[in-house]
Amino acid sequence: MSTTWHVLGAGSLGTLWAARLARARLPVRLILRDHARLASYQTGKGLTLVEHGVAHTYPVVGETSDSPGPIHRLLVACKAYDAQEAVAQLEHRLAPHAELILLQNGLGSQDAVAAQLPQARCIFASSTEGAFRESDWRVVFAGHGYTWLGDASHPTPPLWLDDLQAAGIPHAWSTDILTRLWRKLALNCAINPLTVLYQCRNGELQAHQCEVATLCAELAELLECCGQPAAAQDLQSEVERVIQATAANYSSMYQDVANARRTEISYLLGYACQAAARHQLTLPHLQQLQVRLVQQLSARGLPSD
Ligand code: NAD
Ligand code: KPL
Repeated sequence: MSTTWHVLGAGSLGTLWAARLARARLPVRLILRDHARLASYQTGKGLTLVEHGVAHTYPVVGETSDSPGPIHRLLVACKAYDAQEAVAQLEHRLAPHAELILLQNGLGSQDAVAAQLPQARCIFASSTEGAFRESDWRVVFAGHGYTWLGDASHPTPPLWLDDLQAAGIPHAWSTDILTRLWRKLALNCAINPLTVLYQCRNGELQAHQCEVATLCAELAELLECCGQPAAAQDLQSEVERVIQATAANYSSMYQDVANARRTEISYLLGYACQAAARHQLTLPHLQQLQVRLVQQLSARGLPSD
C-alpha cells in the first residue's frame, strides 16, 4: 500500500495535484482550513478537475489539521505567506521523518518551513503548470507545464516520484533546485510588478523594453552576487522570450491585484531587495520598482507584504 498523500490547501494547485493523484487511485487526503470548510466540502461529491473542457469529479477524503492519524507525506499547496502557519498547525501530526513537498512560488517560505521542522525532509518545487479555481472545489487546468523537485541538502530522489509518474504529473528531479527557484524569481521580478504598474498583459511589456532590460541587468548582478551565476545567464533574452510566449496572459501578480487578493511580493521582489541589501548591493531600478509596487498595493488597500 502506498503512503498517503496529505494535501494541505484546496486551492488551485492543491486541487490539481489531489485530483490527479486520486485519478491514479493513489491514497490522498485533503486538509481543509477548518470544520466549516470541511462541512461545506462534504456536501459535495469531491474535487472537480476540468481539463480540455471536460470535468471529472474525484471523491477525495477531506479532513482538518486536528483530524487523527500521522502524516508521512505532505504536499504544502498554500500561498507562500501562509506556509509557516499552516505547517505549524500540523506539526503535532507529522511523523518523525515526514517528507514535505513545498509548492510555493518565490523564495523565503521554503527555508522558513525547513528551519521550523529540522527532522523533516523538505523538498522544494518549482512549477510551470497553471490552474485556477472556477468555484469552490472546482479547478480548471489552464496551462500544462512541468514541475521540478529537488532537495538542496540531499541529492537522492525519493521513491515516490513513481506516484507522480502514475498520476501523469510531468516532473523531473533537479539537483539544482535553488538555481531554478532563483531563475523563476528573477523572471517574476522582471515581469509581474511591471504588469501591475502598467495595468497590462505580459505582451504589452514589449513597449517597455528598456525598463525590462535595466531590471534584468540588475537582477543578473544580484544572482551573481548571491552565488547563482547559472540563474543569471541570458536572463534578459529569457525574460523577452517569456513575455512573447505569454503575451496574451495576465501575470499571476496582476490577477491577484485585479481580484483584490494579497500578492506574494515579499517572496519575490521583496526577497530580491532584501538579498541585495544583505550584500550591500545598490540596485536602484529594482529598489524603485519595489517602492512603486508597494505604493500601488497600498493605494488599492492591499497588504504590501
Ligand atoms: P490558492 O490561493 O488557490 O490556494 C491556496 C489554498 O490554501 C487556499 O484554498 C487556502 O484557503 C488554503 N490554505 C491557506 N492556509 C491554510 C491552512 N492553514 N490550512 C488549510 N488550507 C489553507 O493558491 P494557488 O494558486 O494554488 O498557489 C499555491 C502556491 O503555488 C503559490 O505560492 C503560487 O504562487 C504557486 N503556484 C501557483 C500556480 C497556479 O497556477 N495556481 C502555478 C505555479 C505556482
Ligand atoms: O510565472 C509567471 C507569472 O505570471 O507568475 C510568468 C508567466 C512567468 C510571468 O512572470
